[in-house]
Amino acid sequence: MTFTRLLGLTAALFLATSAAAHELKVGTLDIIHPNIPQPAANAMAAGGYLAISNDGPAADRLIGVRASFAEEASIHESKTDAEGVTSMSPVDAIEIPPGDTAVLERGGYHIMFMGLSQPLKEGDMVPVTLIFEKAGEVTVDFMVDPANVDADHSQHMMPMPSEGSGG
Ligand SMILES: [Cu+2]
Repeated sequence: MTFTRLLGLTAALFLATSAAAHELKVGTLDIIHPNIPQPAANAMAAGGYLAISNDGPAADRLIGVRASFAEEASIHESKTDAEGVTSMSPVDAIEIPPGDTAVLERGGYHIMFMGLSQPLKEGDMVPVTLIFEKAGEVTVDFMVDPANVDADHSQHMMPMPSEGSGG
């Protein structure tokens, strides 16, 4: 059993350090696989996702974002109401409690890049500066991941009526 578990751990470590899931440490924070699903070719906006885990004894907060490839970068939160309508609004900060992981993912917190000044293509690595209250500023490469057709973040800028969602 122990050996099997060890193999599992080794596999997990290998995956975590492979190119498909890069990681970076800043102070007590681990920045895990920062990524941007490839936006549509003419999209004005893109969403950024990552996980931030905190090994330290004190909470930190993500308080800002900068990116040279976008006119504006901000922290957003998506919420879906009872009717299934999703809306987004800016938030001041994302808390990263000690011993915990803050996850920025679809349908929740994310980074919003608005006014894209260059095309973002799958496989690209683009630098983004994350600003933490305690850990300070750190620039990490966000990997442009395959487009996600389920929920293209570019819809944020151009809300479209859904064309029926029958199943
Ligand atoms: Cu957004």
